[in-house]
Order: sequence, then C-alpha cells, then structure tokens
Amino acid sequence: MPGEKIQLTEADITTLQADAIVNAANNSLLGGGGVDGAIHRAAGPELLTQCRTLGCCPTGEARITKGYRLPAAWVIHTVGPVWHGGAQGEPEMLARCYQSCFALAREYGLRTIAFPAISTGVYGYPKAEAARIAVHEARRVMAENKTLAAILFVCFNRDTRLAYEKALAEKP
Ligand code: AR6
Repeated sequence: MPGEKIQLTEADITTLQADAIVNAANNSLLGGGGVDGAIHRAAGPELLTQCRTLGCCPTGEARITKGYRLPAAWVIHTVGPVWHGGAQGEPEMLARCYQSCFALAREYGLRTIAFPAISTGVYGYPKAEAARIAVHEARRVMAENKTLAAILFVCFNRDTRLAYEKALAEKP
C-alpha cells in the first residue's frame, strides 16, 4: 500500500528505482545466477570491475557499489547463508545480512531500499522463515532510522509474495 513504510511488490528488482537494491551474492562477489546474475547483466560490466576491487565478502556481511546502468543509484551486495536444516546458525546469519545492509543504508543516508528474498533461491532457505526474519529486521530498523522512508520487499513469484504477506500479518 502506498504510504506504508514496508511494502511488497512482485517485480524484477533490476527495474526498480530505489536508492539501493540489494543483491543476494556469494562470497566471491563476482556474480552468479539468480538475482545476482540479473543485477550484473542489467548494471553492465562496470559493476563487475568495481566488485573485483572489493575482495571476498563473508556470509552475513555487506558491501556497497554504484548501480551503473541500473535505475537504482547503489547496489548493496550481501551474502546469505546456505540452508543446512536451520540448526547451523542460519537464522542469525540471515538476520545479520539484513542488519549489515541497513548499516550501509544509514551510512549512505539512503531513503529507499529494495530487497530480494535473500537465500531463498539457490541457497535453499525456506521462504516462510526467511520472510519472517526479513520483516522482523525491517520493522526494527524502521523504528530507529528516521531517514529510511521505505523498505520494499521484491517477490519474484507468488509463493514468495504469500510468505511475506503472512509474515507482515503476524504481530511484531
Ligand atoms: N528480481 C527479484 N528477485 C529475484 C530475481 C530478480 N530479477 N531473480 C531471482 N529472484 P537467488 P540465493 C529471487 O538464487 O538463494 C547466486 O548464484 C529468487 O526467486 O538469486 O541467496 C549467487 O551468486 C529468490 O526468491 O539467491 C549465489 O551463489 C531470491 O531472489 C547464490 O545464487 C534469491 O534467490 C545465492 O543464492
């Protein structure tokens, strides 16, 4: 809903005009499949050139680059956990991804940020639990970062959208 600070949309994240879009990257930051591949294709080769200067990114951390040919000014690259059943620190690590992205959003004074459902593709994180963590961290940051005007969760398919709708309907 327009006016809501946490919003859902079904879209290709590379088309969005947020201040920053988030990339679900891998530790190399050198591109891959899924949303990572789509972002690199849409941003153009300059993105990979900048990523090469950054070195590896540990799981749970985030790095920021320019958006190049994307409508978004910035790309925040974060590395989500691979799902191994949930007892190997995956929830904490996924929460840390969102926190790392929000720390960069604060540092760069970003007003709008769009996230894909980190780890829920190739990395196999169950959508419902991942959406719950994403919504929890978004609510937390909205309560304390007054510069941040909107957080957009970009759902690439209906199942993902349903998972976020359910998470948003749950009490904080
Ligand atoms: N826009 C929005 N969401 C998308 C798009 C898009 N264009 N494309 C895919 N998604 P994934 P992961 C959704 O696999 O699980 C890469 O190879 C997708 O439906 O992209 O964190 C990296 O290099 C899913 O809901 O990321 C890593 O090696 C979500 O984005 C690895 O995949 C995340 O799916 C990371 O795996």
